[in-house]
Amino acid sequence: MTDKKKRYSAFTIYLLAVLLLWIKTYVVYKWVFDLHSKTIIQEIVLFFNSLGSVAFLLGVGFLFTKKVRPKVIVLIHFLLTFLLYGNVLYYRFYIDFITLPVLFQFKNVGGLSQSTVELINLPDPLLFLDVVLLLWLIKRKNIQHSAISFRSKMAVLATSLMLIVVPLTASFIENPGFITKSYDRELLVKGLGTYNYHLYDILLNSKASMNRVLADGTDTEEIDAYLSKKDTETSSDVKGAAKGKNLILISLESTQQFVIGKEIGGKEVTPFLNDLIKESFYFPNFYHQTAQGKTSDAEFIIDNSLYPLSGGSVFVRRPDNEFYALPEILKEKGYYAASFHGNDREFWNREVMYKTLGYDRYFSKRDFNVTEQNSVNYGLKDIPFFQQSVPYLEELPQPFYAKFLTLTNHFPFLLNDEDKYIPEAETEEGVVNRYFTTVRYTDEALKQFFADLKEKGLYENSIFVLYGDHYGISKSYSEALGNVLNEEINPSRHVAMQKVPLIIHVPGMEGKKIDTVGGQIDLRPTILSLLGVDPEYNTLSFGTSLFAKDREERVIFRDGSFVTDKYVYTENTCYDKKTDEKVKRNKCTPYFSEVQKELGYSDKVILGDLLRFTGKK
Ligand code: GP9
Ligand code: MN
Repeated sequence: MTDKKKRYSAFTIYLLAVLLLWIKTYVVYKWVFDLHSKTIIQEIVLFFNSLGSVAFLLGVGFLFTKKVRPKVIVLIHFLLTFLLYGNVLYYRFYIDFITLPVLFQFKNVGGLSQSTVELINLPDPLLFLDVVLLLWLIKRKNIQHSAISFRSKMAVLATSLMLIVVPLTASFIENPGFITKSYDRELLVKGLGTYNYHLYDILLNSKASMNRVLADGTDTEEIDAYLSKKDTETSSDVKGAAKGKNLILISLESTQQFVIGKEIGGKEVTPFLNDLIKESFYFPNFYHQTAQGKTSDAEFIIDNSLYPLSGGSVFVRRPDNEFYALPEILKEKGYYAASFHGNDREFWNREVMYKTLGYDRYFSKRDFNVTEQNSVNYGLKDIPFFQQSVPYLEELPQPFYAKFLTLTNHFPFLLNDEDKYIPEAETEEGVVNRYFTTVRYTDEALKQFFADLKEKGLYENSIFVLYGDHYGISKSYSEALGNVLNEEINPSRHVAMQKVPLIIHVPGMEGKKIDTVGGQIDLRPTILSLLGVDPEYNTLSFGTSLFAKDREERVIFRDGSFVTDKYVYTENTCYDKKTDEKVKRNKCTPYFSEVQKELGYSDKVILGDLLRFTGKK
């Protein structure tokens, strides 16, 4: 009798922990992840899909000795809650789930920062309330530590596995292909449950590390055949127009295209850029293509004309690969390559990756005079950043490729009062309101930078490429953004929000608006075209010059959505690009296989480290 009572106590903690975590996970699915189902079966799967894994993972506690068992169960419960909460914070901004590489790059992105603090909500500690309850229960004296028979352990294991297998089978019946769409993480979480999704993600990543070992020279043949059909460069009429000039590339942190020409409180958000555009090539249909690697993804795409990886940053995951990047291609023509950025050199693993990509010098935080007064948010403010960069730039051997990464316009968009040139917008979201004011600050920094370069005589013999690295206002803030822009942001419009400015300024050349639909992947061939540079080796790259007349107008995003000159495909739906209305799916289907092929080939190049086979030494 006493024995039975003791056993009951041990299971009580376990069962309670399972129940609490399972229900809590479902509540988070609904209230934070906003997961909806199309059919009753899908909803039932969603409700039960974490139960089995929770029962299984907490059941690991039974492998420990009876003394520590309740503590281990509570510890596992806490760790899983912590993982869930990590996803909550990540989801609040990115509308996406954590992948294994994201966890590994944590140390490369400065760990916890003000950006994270902004994402924490007041009721969040409630998520940990059940951990406290369980802790209190196991501290109580009447909890008995008793042995648990082998049979009982087997029963826990069998029940857990059954609870995993049944919803999983239902998922496969409902949507057999979901497991192959590793880039559609919402689909995976819906089908597998959040904890199984993480296990699956670990599996996928270990498989990805094997790709390099298994790849050989023949893997490039199929990709070469595909790429040879894409070459449209010969039709450009600006080819070589800026031959031998310095290249100054400026990454505009979090700058989306809708700020161009926009006014807040009757004041222009980007007065300098608005003027510059009149004397530049301007591409109003240019999109960012970044994924979880943010700024580093933009840098990677532009320097390599390859897609980023679906999970994590290539800068962090593949710094030891062989690449044939823009700095190297230009160095073959006598250029010197440097990058300037007022943040720590370890951030996004730049110090290591820049060497791999062929940069000669990285001017990072330690090269600048960074004080409390001249910093905000992530670091050195853009105005002193550019000011302090100019003397370094003057010293560089010419011609040079100099990349500048601005920083001030970074989530959560903080600014000192003296740097606010325009009032904030007025919506219910502080993030959206502040955004326009920080963009305006960066615009001022650019104005001063150009003036400085003119004074130092560096302007005339340089060309300038300014691009937005990725969105600043995520989907989570669509409603407030829609209020400022006076529109309702449906999925098709959300894709339109992924447009970022692209301004190519060649002193002495007239301004021209070029409407072609393109993305960051096309920037390298565009730049090389202007500079009249042909790479000496096989580049295994996917972009086409935006100046080419007969180029195919199309942008592919990392999650498999895409935009053509006529259509937008996103969230499994085809839209007319002009009207943003849904159209028949068959308008978009002709592109499906090419989109998947291109993303797949790019992944192959990166994960298989295929550039080591292309002849460049
Ligand atoms: C930090 C800068 C900003 O160095 O690249 O990072 P982000 O979060 O935009 O990738
Ligand atoms: Mn960025």
